[in-house]
Amino acid sequence: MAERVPFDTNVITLTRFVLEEGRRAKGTGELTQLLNAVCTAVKAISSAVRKAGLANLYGIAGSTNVTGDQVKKLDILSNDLVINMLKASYSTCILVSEENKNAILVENERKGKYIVCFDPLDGSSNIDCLVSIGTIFAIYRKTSDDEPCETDALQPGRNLVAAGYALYGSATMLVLATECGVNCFMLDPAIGEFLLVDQNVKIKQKGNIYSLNEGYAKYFDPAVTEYLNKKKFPEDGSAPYGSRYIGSMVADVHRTLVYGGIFMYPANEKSPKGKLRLLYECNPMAYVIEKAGGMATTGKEAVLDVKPDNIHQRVPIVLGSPDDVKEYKAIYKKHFPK
Ligand code: AMP
Ligand code: P6P
Repeated sequence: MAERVPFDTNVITLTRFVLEEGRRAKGTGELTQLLNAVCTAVKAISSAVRKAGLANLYGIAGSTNVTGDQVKKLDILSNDLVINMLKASYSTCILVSEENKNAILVENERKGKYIVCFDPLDGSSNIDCLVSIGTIFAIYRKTSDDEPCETDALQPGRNLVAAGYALYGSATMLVLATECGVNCFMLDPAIGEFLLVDQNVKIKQKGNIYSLNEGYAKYFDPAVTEYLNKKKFPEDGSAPYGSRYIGSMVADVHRTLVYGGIFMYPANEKSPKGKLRLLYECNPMAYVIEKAGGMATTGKEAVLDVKPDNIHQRVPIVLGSPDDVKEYKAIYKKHFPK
């Protein structure tokens, strides 16, 4: 009798999942094609990210990488992968990338109806110390009838059709949010497929972790300072919150989604608009967190309500468990009534 190996012969892959959601939506299949293109790009980036460390290792032994090819910076390689896969999906007309100053207009013969804003490798400055990094994407439908142009990408996050991120951590996970909710897929390198591992994910109502770079405490506005004091020295007899900060947005947001709590990159004296970008960092992450039952605010308004005025615009962001974000908003409103 052959060794019985546990094997699910009916696994839900990301490819199968988006196909089924597409059929349920009675769509033409264009968004399904787009999502599968994102999936392919992420698999290739995951492979490159995991090799990068090894390549550096080989680099130590010699002057060139393993194959002797010109080693592209990982974030440029990631950017090229996303752009090429999206263009080849015949589903996009405008691409906005953190790596490109201007929006990329897809050539006529490959044009589709979607606009994708993305950060191909967020947190890439952390790669040399092997801290988790990620890819973030946000998908809009083109709403105007005229020729595609950069302003078509300046839509509020409320218009998002789908958004998500890939996390290149101890494993590679893709988190996808659509109208139907938030679903998490783990890459199984043995078969090169993303497998559904967490379905219809919901964030905790309230957490016990706060996450921000306290190195800027000198520059924090009074609302942030008061909020943090309440977490560190609670007056209601509750236990103080734990502090976690990885400095890679995808990793910090994913931990917040899974464990609950609050992630903050607020404005401060040095960065009056905050640091994180609205179109391809804050909006997609806010969409994921809201679809998981959480909240995301600039302090003044919901992140998804902000009307962008340029494609690389920065906004302050505080997101996470609804009770935690509401507590912060109340303090913010006290200090900045209007
Ligand atoms: P399509 O005709 O494929 O571009 O889809 C039209 C609309 O149906 C999309 O803009 C979505 O709102 C919805 N839809 C289509 N496919 C999917 C999918 N795979 N997952 C979630 N929503 C989808
Ligand atoms: P700071 C990474 O460089 C990044 O863009 C985000 O991934 C991360 O949340 C943020 O910057 C960290 O910024 O100022 O805390 O180093």
